[in-house]
Amino acid sequence: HYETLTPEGVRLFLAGYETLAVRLGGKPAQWNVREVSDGNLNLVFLVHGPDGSVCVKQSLPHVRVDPEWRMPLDRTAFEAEWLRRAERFAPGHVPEFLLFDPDMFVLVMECLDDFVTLRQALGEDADATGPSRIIAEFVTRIAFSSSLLAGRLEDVMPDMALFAHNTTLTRITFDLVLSDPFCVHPRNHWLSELDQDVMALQNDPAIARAMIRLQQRFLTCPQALLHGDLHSGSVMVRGEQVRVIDGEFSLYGPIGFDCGLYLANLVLARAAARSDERRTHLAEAMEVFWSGFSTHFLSLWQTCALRGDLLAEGTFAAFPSLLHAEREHYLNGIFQDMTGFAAAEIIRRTIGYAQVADFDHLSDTTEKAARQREALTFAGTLLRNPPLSMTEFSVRLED
Ligand code: SR1
Ligand code: MG
Repeated sequence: HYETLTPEGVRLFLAGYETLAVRLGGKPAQWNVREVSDGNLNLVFLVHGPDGSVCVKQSLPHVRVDPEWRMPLDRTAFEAEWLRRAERFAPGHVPEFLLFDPDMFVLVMECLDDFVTLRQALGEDADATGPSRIIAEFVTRIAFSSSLLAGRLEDVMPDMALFAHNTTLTRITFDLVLSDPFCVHPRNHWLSELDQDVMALQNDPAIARAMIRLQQRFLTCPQALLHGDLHSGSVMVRGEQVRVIDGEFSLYGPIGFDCGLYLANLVLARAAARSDERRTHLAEAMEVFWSGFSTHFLSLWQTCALRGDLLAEGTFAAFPSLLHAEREHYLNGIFQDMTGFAAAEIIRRTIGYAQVADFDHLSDTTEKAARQREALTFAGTLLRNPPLSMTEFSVRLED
């Protein structure tokens, strides 16, 4: 039966699992339990013993930062399912899965000692290209391996059905990312300096049309297993090491959604950057990301031993150049989705419910609003007039 964990409760909980107690070592009384919850939804504790450490994450019956917003507990169950698949498809890029307790809705995983979020690292002018290269590979591997490009429908469709039950968090994403910011909604908020910009954005039929289409892509194109919330706070870094965390928003959806969220967070970091050199570096990281993703994706397609039901040589082996062109078309579709979803993420992180800390160092609100306007304007152009290539995207970014 479920009860919300306290630090003392965490100690008792872990003591009840021999493998975890052995990993920590010593006696439970020697374990140091520290609550470090800072996301919007869940409780998180880091536990250190004489021999090792673990991270304990528990769902609350409400949004952590808003107890009035009630919510079922199943999100850590979906995160556990996502983590198991991510370990299999992209080993080394996620924390080690240790345990899921379905009564307490507790997920226990490797503790990422001395890692910081990529958002924090970007704010401290750390390298952005290395993590972007690794995230590109991570997204490619999970997307390709979980999809019908690599798997047979008998293997993939049960997973589509499983993650289709993650309706609570998919609803949050649909509402907060793809709906609320594009209409008058009480969850939206922004600096008053941006009033005219928001009014223009919400009354633009070209933006409404683009969002109507993106909403359909999000809910009706289950191409692959997505992380579902791949912002720079879901990526942990330590030196050159990178780990992706927080897969509770996972779902089957369009691959460009994960790519778009990651790209958008680089755009936001660039808009908030302290120098022109930094802006150039972050723009370079965006190119590294897309070029890494597209190169890996095509090479997996050519070399992967796995062959799925879609776009594989087989039925149409007599038409190799046609198949090649169709694969290019598929990749172009991911690019189109990526830029559209990136725009939605930029907009929601600037005027929606859950905003980003990237701009917090700007104490002057006029300056902060100007930087946010730059990001919003760029997002608007992505939706009104989608770029056809990464080169066009980059040129637009400099305009
Ligand atoms: C109520 S949850 C708000 C946001 O926090 C999460 O990290 C997701 O980004 C979600 O949209
Ligand atoms: Mg999170």
